[in-house]
Amino acid sequence: MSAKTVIDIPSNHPRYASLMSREKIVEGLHTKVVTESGLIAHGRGESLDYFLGEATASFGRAAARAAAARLLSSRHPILSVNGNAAALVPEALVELSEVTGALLEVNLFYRTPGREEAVEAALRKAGAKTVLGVGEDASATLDEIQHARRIVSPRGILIADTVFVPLEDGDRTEALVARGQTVITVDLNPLSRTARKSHITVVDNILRALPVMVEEARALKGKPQAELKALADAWNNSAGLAEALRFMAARLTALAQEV
Ligand code: PTJ
Repeated sequence: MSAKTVIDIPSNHPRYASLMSREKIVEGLHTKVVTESGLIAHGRGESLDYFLGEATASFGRAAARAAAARLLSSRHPILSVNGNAAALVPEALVELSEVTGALLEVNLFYRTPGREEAVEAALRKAGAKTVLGVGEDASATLDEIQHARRIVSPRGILIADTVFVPLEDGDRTEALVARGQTVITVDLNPLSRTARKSHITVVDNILRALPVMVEEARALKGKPQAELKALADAWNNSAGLAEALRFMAARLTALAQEV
């Protein structure tokens, strides 16, 4: 299969951003970065982005700031990267890693042959110098998890105090929280298990959320650790999720009056 973009999308197309993100996911499928289920996950996310109005809301920005503060004030933060995240925002992930000092680790639900190397290659192409969780480095296991996400790096997720798990599929978050680790996620679905179990959930499209997190991390970098910790500790995730749901409900109610 070709790894080329399938069609030329004119930049003035009203759905340009959305179509380009689909192209990235489809291209990722061809290069093994994305798994087949990643296509379904992407569609699920896109439908919820309609509810959000395809823009970063104030609660998304506030969560991104708290997340950046938590990463900057952690002892050993790790950015866990799956196929969809690597296909959509490889450069922003590398930038976030550089600004916060959090290392990148490949962690896949569908750890089929060649995929971990493909995700690593996508990150290295985007400028990553160190990528954990690939080949022999993926030599530790988390007993609390039964599926492939249990395979981790002994230098990374195994010993991390904070783990960023964008576009996650469920029970790993609970396991990481049970291990005493702090979990941050990006998820357009405020009702997902990961969104509800994480300590900080950025309800936004990862395409917008990651650049905002980088921006916030740049602004906060260098502030006293006590200030960063206080900012992160002040985040109330349940309240953030409730605000996201109220925002979506109000938006849909207003739209219903226009149709
Ligand atoms: O690459 P792998 O093997 O690790 O597998 C990755 C996928 C994404 C296939 C796997 O983690 C999965 O199946 O995820 P789920 O259960 O579909 O959950 C993904 C969550 O991310 C859902 O709640 C989606 O709404 C959300 N989501 C999807 N696309 C985006 C998103 N959230 C933010 N931005 C997006 N672009």
